[in-house]
Amino acid sequence: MVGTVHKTLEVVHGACPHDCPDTCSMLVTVEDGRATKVEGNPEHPFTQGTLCGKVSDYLDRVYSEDRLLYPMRRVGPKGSGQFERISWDEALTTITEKFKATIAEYGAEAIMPCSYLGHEGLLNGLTVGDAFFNRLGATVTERTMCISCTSTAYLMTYGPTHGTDPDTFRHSKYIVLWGCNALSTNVHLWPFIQAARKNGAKLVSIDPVRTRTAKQSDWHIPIRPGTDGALALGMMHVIINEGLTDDDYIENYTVGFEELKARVQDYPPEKVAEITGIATEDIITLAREFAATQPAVIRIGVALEKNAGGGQGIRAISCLPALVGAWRHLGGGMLQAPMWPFPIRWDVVHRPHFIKPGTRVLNQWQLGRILTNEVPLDPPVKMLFVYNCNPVTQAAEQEKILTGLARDDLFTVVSEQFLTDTADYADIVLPATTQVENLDLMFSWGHTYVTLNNAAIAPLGEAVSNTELFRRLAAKMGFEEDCFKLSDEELTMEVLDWSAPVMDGIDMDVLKAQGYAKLKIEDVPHAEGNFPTPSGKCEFVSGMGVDSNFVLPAFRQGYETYEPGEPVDPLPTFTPQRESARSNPKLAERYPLSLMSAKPHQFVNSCFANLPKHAKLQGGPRLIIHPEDAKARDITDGQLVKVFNDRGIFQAPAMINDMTRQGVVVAPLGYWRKLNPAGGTVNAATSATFTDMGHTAAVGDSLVEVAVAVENQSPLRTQLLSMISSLFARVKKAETPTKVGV
Ligand SMILES: Nc1nc2c(c(=O)[nH]1)N[C@H]1C(S)=C(S)[C@@H](COP(=O)(O)OP(=O)(O)OC[C@H]3O[C@@H](n4cnc5c(=O)[nH]c(N)nc54)[C@H](O)[C@@H]3O)O[C@H]1N2
Ligand SMILES: Nc1nc2c(c(=O)[nH]1)N[C@H]1C(S)=C(S)[C@@H](COP(=O)(O)OP(=O)(O)OC[C@H]3O[C@@H](n4cnc5c(=O)[nH]c(N)nc54)[C@H](O)[C@@H]3O)O[C@H]1N2
Ligand code: SF4
Ligand SMILES: [Mo]
Repeated sequence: MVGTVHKTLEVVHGACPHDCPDTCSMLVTVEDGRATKVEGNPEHPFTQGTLCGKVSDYLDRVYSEDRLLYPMRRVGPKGSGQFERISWDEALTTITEKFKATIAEYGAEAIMPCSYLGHEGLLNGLTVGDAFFNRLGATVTERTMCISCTSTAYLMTYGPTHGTDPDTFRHSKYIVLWGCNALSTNVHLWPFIQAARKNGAKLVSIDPVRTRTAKQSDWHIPIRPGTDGALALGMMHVIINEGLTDDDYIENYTVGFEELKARVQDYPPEKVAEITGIATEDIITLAREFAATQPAVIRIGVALEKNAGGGQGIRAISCLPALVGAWRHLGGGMLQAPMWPFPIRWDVVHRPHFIKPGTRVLNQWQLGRILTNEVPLDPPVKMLFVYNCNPVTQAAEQEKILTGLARDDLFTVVSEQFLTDTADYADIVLPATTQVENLDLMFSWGHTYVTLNNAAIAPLGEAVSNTELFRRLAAKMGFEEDCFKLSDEELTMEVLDWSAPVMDGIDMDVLKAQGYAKLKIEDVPHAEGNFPTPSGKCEFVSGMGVDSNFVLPAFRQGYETYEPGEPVDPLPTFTPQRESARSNPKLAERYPLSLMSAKPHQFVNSCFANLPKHAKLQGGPRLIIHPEDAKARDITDGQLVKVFNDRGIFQAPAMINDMTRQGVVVAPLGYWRKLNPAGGTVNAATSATFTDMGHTAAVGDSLVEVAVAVENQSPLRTQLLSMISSLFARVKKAETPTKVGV
């Protein structure tokens, strides 16, 4: 049973499934069983009738001739992408026999699931399959690919609150997009920002890169990457020492002000200017304006967390709104990920009672280290089951992942919609449905609406939803528990606590009628404190007792205990990047450039990178490099360069542009390795070592060197590469979105 197929309906309520804060409410037109149009729902207050440029062509994805529609088995060498069609029965038999043999020989922990948020639904998303793998006794996979570090830092300050509702941004007078490229990554927030600007609000963008968002802002502050904590501490130095604080708010609704006041004395603006690369006067102006212009709000993006000191940086930033009493006002405060009020019953999907105490937990960011047995594992991972993710392009230390996936003694299953770089290494490939083919219920990490996604059409070929995949596997394994037999309709009723106060007035009938419903939450939740922290106040000194291995329960996939790490300073502080001239001058001598990997405008992570229209609009892979850095290396515009460090190498044409800072190079994320004839992608050079909080990999904290790549090129290769370069140059001239770079 997959989902209800509404053959009689012409327009079906759906929801975009992608890993994006906007979670758009979608209208799908169906004619004779075929989806013919997708549109943004005009009734939905956040979607406002538009889908982004990635998903407005969603049907290209659904009906792509490259869709995987049948189970397949590998017939060529691993990585070659050569497969032949088999039946579902053969696929399930092969996989379950392999499960049993692996368990008999090595124990169940030799099996590792690997999945993330390729689908964001409560049924088919983050946690689907957990019950199955927990029942199997498999290794528990910790999934901290995104916002785990940011969320930890934010919760240390404010607890699990939705914070400033994006719907209220129109009332703000001072909006700071801090490491957030909203015009690409959170585009439905933009009309709210514009409405505020019409009323006189100022928009500030703090970003090392002059992105399209930065260009559209009133003030772009091009900070040195990984130094945001210093900037926030410097701003607090000004605000506190100039008496710009809201003393009444501080006294009644915060804890730890005296300690914070002492701490910020270490960060006078002159010193912060030297760390961040921002002029002293600008730091002072920013601090004064932020304090004086209420309601002020900070929208924090996700990239900051990918630095060694990312968590502490976000901690420092999150103290700012409380210090100036921004929370008193409609439209003031801070927006991180307003997902906390959704009453999700994670237990229903994790079924943590199946996890045997002591079962090992491995983190997916470190897949390369795991598969190459870098830290000897007992038992080593012998079976990998991948779904909802594409680790070859998205996880760090790519070359180790490839080495691991190529192991003859590793059996890999990949459930996918397309033959990705990861799927190429599978022993068995299983076809997955797209969102128009399955039922789901969506939460959001960018707004506060629940959204229903009805199945609009029947599954194509023999594709199945993730829920159906695990029902089939469980049946084949002979798992008798009721949880493995729940239909999708039953799951929709179980995964949410429909009786929670925030669900007041929301039931399935409402969702079926309008497709979405807003949670009942407060517009100005913290005018009088009321933060869900241990003290009930904003905690400048955090009482959460975080250590370096602490992972929030929401990111824990049901496991309870973990090995404590180093204590984390309960007061915000500044920790420099791990790889920088300041912290590691020896490394910086060999690899002087800081590498960033911004989200691509036209893809969602690696989704859509294989579709012709999207690929054309995005333009080919590129390395954005500052004119001075290019000059010092004799690099000309469009020339192929290699980008490398001790971890690996990738190649792309150079795009010489002062939109990036000197010393910082940018390679947009999401391109597929096999579609980049120049070789590799940005994650070849990134590190899987964790940051200071939440087991996030410090992929934004990587030093590299860049050089012209000309040696040992075959004529065919040279021809191909020059074609890419010229396409790239054409796209640049054509005034398409790529002209701004990422
Ligand atoms: N078009 C598009 N939209 C997406 C996605 C996508 O791939 N494409 N992915 C989705 C996902 S999974 C996520 S997590 C979100 C992410 O959404 P964002 O956080 O907005 O996206 P990023 O590009 O990761 O980072 C935002 C900006 O931070 C800057 N930045 C990088 N390092 C630093 C730093 O140290 N300090 C400061 N101040 N800025 C820094 C980058 O230059 C970039 O412009 O987007 C979601 N939406
Ligand atoms: N260097 C660097 N690395 C990064 C980041 C960065 O900024 N820099 N960002 C990180 C972040 S924020 C994130 S969120 C991660 C994202 O990492 P991933 O989640 O691995 O990214 P995606 O490319 O979205 O891969 C999702 C895959 O799931 C597949 N899929 C979609 N729907 C379904 C379905 O219903 N069933 C099945 N079986 N498969 C489906 C898609 O086809 C796609 O191939 O990447 C992280 N990696
Ligand atoms: S990717 Fe984001 S902005 Fe685009 S349609 Fe989906 S939810 Fe909306
Ligand atoms: Mo993400």
